[in-house]
Amino acid sequence: MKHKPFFFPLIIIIVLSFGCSKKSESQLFIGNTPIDTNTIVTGIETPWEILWGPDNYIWFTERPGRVSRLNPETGNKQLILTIEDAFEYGEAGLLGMALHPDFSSSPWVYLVYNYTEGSAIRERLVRYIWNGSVLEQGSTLINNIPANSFHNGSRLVFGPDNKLYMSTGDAGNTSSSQNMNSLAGKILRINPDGTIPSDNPNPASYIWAFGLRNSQGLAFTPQGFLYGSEHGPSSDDEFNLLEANRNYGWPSVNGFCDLPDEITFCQANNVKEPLYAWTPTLAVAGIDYYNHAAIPEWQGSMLMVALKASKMVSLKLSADGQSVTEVANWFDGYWGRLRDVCVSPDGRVFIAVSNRDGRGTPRAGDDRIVEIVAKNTIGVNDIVSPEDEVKIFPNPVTDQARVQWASASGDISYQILNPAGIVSRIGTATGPEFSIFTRNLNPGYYILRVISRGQSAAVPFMVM
Ligand SMILES: [Ca+2]
Ligand SMILES: [Ca+2]
Repeated sequence: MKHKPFFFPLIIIIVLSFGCSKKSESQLFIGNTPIDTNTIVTGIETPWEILWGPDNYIWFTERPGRVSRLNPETGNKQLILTIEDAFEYGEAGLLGMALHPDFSSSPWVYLVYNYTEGSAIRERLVRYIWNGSVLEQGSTLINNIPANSFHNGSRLVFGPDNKLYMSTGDAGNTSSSQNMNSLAGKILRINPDGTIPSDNPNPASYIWAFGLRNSQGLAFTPQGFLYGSEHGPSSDDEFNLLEANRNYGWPSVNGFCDLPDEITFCQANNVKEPLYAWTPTLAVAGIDYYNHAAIPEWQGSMLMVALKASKMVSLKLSADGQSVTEVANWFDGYWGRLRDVCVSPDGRVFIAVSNRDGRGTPRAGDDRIVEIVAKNTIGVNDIVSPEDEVKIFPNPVTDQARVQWASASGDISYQILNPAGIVSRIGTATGPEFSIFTRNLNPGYYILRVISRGQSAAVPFMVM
């Protein structure tokens, strides 16, 4: 039988990914770092913002209007607010969230959501007080921001200057982005009490940066630089270094200033070009900065997740923060559409999966929040036999494979875990050699875990 043309490259991928997997059940490596992926919570609906709170809980919004607190160690979640008038339609609904940086003395939670006024869709910024069990005493800080069923932004993030930064989309009216009388298509800078900071570029306006189309990712680095992801139109998704009073070009400029009309506009308007741009577009969404030794390959990188492209991108920043020196792609298609990412102080990465947002194909258990954690130790539940003890062939598997576990004694139970660490299939066998069936499993990496009389072993394999 002739090999299919793509057969050989897949084998290479397996060797690269699992060549060092002898003492690990890890499904994946980030460079040389073995990692585990775990699902923290399932059955949620279009999680939009996830952030690591000062209480070591993950705080998250769901687009229909819910705010919850999630214990990342147990997966227990607690609903702390439902915004009844949040208007979820298309890309609209409850979006970004930020906690005041001095949360113990100012337990304020900022939220941005869409609502309707007559037949018009609008956006507002609100602030609630955390009383230790729920969010209460909501008050509106900015009302009547232009919005639509699409292109509403909106991320919220506090800067080291204790000001709140908010992205807004062009709301489908592209001319708004260059219109300094409109709050659409901008980065706004806001005092914690909702007033305009006196040191804004225009002390009478919230506008801090402009010429943006639809930014759904904002993050500061410890250096104090603000970065943003930006949805391009049919081309040129962008990663921007955002600066006060700068013009980011939309709608006259897509990505870099590299077409004759763009060059003219950029020179006349002091346009700040992106640090990086993607064509075809990925549908870039949440970003967060990774600076932990747990996954050294990501240290000093902005992590950015993508919806349409269903992957995470790491963007290594130069020492001065002014450029991107390295770009790499991760988890391509493993979970589906990815909406947001946050990093814990101990170097774990959490991702909000968004397959229920109307543009995805939900998988069992969606939507979910998943964890990426460096695997430094092997726990008592992760006893792994030498890798040559469990054999699976052929590998990659198409429909069916034979498994041999030489040292098995007695009945065997087995699990097939998908890349998210979810058990996709279970079965039993009565002897050391048996068959597994992989029909209806999506192509990708899996782990076969076999268990017999308190012993377990695991072997990675691939389904084509
Ligand atoms: Ca731009
Ligand atoms: Ca261009």
